[in-house]
Amino acid sequence: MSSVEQSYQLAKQRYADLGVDTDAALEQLSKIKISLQCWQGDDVGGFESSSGLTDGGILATGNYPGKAKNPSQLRADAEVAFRLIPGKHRFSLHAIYLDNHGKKAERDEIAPEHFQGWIDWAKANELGLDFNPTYFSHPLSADGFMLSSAVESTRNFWIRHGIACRKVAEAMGKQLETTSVVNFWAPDGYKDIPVDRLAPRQRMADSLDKIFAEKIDPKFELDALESKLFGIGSETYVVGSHEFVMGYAISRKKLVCLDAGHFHPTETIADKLSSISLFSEEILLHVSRPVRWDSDHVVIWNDDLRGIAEELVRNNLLKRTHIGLDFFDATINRIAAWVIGTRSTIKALLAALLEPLADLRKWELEGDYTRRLAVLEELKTLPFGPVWDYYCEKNGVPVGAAWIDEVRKYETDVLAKR
Ligand code: RNT
Ligand code: ZN
Repeated sequence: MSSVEQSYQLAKQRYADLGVDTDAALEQLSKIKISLQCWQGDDVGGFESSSGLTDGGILATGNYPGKAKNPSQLRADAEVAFRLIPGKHRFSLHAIYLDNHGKKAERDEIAPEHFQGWIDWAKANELGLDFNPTYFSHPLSADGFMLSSAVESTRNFWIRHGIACRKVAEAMGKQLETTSVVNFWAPDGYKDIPVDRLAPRQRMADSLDKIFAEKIDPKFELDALESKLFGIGSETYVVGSHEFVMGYAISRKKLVCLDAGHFHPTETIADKLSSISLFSEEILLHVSRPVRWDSDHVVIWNDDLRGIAEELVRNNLLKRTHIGLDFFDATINRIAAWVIGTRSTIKALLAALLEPLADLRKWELEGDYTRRLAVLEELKTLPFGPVWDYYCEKNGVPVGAAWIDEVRKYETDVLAKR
């Protein structure tokens, strides 16, 4: 028996003393898929042009060497990350990550063929794919209005983009036999105080209705909408605010996407899940880490992440929630960023699965808040590490910090030569 397994057996007993079955928790954990965001691999640049991220109010800072410059480099980098993360997962693409084979395809012309390379790769690596229309970094996004633009031709262009993206995702879903979730995030908004807050919202709702006019089998494709409080350049007014998105998504039976960085700084998305779950069949998450603002830092296992994982487990929402990551940091090795963020997310889910839930619920109902608080605190020092290490070993990925050496080797052998 390896030392990892020996430690696990002791830890298992400690949890069993509280009535928690660690084997069952690990079994459940192995079924949870995380969708890794392609855009961490190249600072949200994409492969459409060499200009990279130009607008939309989001920002990747840092210039760590070796970023992926084309689809095959990005795939190779992602493969390294996937080898260091326990379990089988998903990859989320943005429209600008197309493979145009040297022939320019406008945003409203993208088609499944531009993503066939990704689909084949996903199939070979047993990954699911998710998708995102790209409503930024384009001449027709430069004035900050797209789906809500007052210019009809601009609106129509972006409507056609949305429709094209749904078709791409449908093809992905069909070929990979797993639903592809399309997340609509549009940064439309005003820097300064608008006079008319209503008309842009009416136009956006109308544009979205046109995009979703065609029914697509939810077995292959699902649509989600992501709200936002503010962005750089849209500090005063964002068309797709929380109320707009909640109202639209629930009335049209679309998914609400909650991004951890898109609310007031003291507001966490964990508390929103139970409410939304009452009115919406499924939910999409953008797990991120806002530091003082929507900064998209690499996700770490902090209280916010714990809170999200606990709500998913405690409310039995894992089957109805698509967990996507959304951070982009160019100050550290980009592959390591994926690994840190994803491993942290899985850790948080495991910790949530290791709670003696039935007892905690019982004490709460009986009004024994003393025991509830005491046990929640004691749980924090149970031997979680050995359970996590065992899960990594069982899944054939490095235990503990050993994965860093693999990233470093790839950095020397591959990234440094780019
Ligand atoms: C931006 C949103 C959005 C993007 C990605 C790249 O504030 O969070 O989800 O991060 O689409
Ligand atoms: Zn997001």
